Amino acid sequence: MTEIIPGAFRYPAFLNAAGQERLAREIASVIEQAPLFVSHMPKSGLPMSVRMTNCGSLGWMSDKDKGYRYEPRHPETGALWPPIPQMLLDIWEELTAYPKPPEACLVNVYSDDAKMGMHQDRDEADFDAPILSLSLGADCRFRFGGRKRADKSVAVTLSSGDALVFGGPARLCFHGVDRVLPSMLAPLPPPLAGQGARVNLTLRRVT
Ligand code: MD3
Ligand code: FE
Repeated sequence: MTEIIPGAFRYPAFLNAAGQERLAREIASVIEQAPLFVSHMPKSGLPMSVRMTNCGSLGWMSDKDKGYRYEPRHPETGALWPPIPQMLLDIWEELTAYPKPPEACLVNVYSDDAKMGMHQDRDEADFDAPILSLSLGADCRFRFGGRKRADKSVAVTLSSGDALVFGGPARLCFHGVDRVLPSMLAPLPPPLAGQGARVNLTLRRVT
């Protein structure tokens, strides 16, 4: 484990190949129950390049009129989000030691040309809880800055199986995905192959 900046901990290859395959099966099952959808930017209505879905009692989404928010139901099927797989609840306990379980697990699916602009995660009522992120599939160039957009940033390569925990002073730092890196190897484990090049899971407390 290494501390990228104060409060941001990186666990390279936290999941081995078998763990990544198990996680890929869990995520494929979530996607079967809650199909991937596209969120849109508030006001402009421009589509995001990442496709997403959620599991947990609340799921993150965005559209033109109501903007960034958490909702208990899928925007297209109207169904409640499926539960967070036990495997992920166990990883949350192990890596965050936070006394309450995560309420939201956002599943972001990147195609090889998808990216995510620099932003802060501030749609949650609770900033005390850390955020846990897990990556699967192709490497990406992840950028991590300070509390102000203009603060200088560092780039880190995230690889399949890596876990990150952002708490304390890192919780409100700007971050984004510059780009997915080209990969020669099979990008996503079997049940997810064909869905995209990279999957990122973000587990959060919301309320
Ligand atoms: C640092 N996702 O969904 S995960 C997001 O790879 C998001 O899909 C990216 O940023 C992705 O909001 C990055 C790493 C991450 C997630 C949340 C953070 C880093 C963070 C919150 C605070 C600081
Ligand atoms: Fe974020």
